[in-house]
Amino acid sequence: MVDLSKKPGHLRRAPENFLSEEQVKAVGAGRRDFLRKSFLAAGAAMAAPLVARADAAGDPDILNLPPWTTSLGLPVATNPYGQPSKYESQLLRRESPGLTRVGGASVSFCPLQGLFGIITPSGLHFERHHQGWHDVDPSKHRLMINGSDPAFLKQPKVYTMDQLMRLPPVSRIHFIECGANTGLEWGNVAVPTVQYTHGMLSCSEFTGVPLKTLLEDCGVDYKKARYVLAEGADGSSMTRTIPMEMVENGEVIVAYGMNGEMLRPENGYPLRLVVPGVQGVSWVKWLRRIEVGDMPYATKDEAVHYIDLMPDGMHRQYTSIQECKSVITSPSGGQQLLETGFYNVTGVAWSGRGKITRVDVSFDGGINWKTARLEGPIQNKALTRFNIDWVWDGKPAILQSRAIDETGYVQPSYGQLRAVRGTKSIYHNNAIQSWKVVESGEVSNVQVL
Ligand SMILES: Nc1nc2c(c(=O)[nH]1)N[C@H]1C(S)=C(S)[C@@H](COP(=O)(O)O)O[C@H]1N2
Ligand SMILES: [Mo]
Repeated sequence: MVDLSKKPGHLRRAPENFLSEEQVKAVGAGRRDFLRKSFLAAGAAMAAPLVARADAAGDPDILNLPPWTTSLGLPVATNPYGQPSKYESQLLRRESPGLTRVGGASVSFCPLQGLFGIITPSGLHFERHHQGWHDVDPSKHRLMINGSDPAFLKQPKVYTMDQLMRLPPVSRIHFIECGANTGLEWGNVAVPTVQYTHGMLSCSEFTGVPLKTLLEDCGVDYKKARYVLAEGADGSSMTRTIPMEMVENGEVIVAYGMNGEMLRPENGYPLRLVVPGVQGVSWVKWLRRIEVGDMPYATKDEAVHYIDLMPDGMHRQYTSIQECKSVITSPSGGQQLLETGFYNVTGVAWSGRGKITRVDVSFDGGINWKTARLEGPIQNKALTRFNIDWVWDGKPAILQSRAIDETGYVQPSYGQLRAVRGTKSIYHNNAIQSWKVVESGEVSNVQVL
């Protein structure tokens, strides 16, 4: 039971940390005002013992009718493709000022600190391009399916988009996380906000045809063809090997839909591979070819990239599954608690091996843990939202979340992760994130071993 009798605390939800001083002040003031008003409204409606209710009587914003109550609204056709409110214009994908763009190679991070629930709005889905993006003409786009040996597949085929979209589709909610997400944290804690520490992460409902349906349509021989190579149509020659077991169980989707509409161009329009639980790089965008073979292909994107340098100097390869991980998205780095009192602490958890079964939260840097509320539905290989009540007493605190998945795997601390993996990796960092709150209420990124 949520105890609403506690005085509500107020949060400055700075959308990111690289705004000018004035912008930060403006956003802070706006949000403070907004939050104050919503608490007043809630108090009036529910007659709950909210402290804020006492001021409500004289609040001009409830006494005076605003223009939107006393004038005509805009007609429907003003905004034929809907846009967010102008008051939300700071919530954007952002490129990290600390990362250099090399040619078309770029990344933009998802603003996790401002999102609710588990679905990432399509316009805020993170982007990672090895060689820029294209708005591909769907009438010219083709998908070829072939075998590296004629014995692996009876009938190679080339599909048009129309042909693919006539086949029986599935729709499933899955997260996608770049293997390099949280990569900078291996070395330091210089990354200020959750947008940059964890924002190469998104979750959508994807619609498309199971790859299994297409391979069987081409007469695949599962006994001989044990691997699949996926190839993109962009200039990066993106190619990744996927083990056939992942295809045979029906999970891999040749997707054209995202959140109920066609994919956005940045995310692979008109066709991308969805490989649930596997790092983002295997989710080949602008998918143009699938080849089946009898061994891993060892392409540039898997032999040299997305591998981990282990403490013994050996490279760890083909570790594509994103292990169980979680992060508190609010309060998080760059935000500020403006007062003591009640706060809802919220975040997301996910695992490449299945469903999330539990998330524990600590407010004292991992000494004591409390189990958070998981908000349903809890889906396979999808983000899971968690919430937990917290009353901030004004003293320093360290907020952490630790997720557990259905295999029983527990998200490791930095100490546990580094004991196995050392410090030379760039990829596959799933350690527990810590946000430190100081007396002024400022929240920052710290590492706790
Ligand atoms: N064809 C192609 N597919 C690609 C890429 C690319 O550059 N080209 N980037 C990959 C990487 S590294 C990631 S993390 C995801 C990012 O998907 P998104 O841009 O939709 O978030 O796409 C993958 N698929
Ligand atoms: Mo990636």
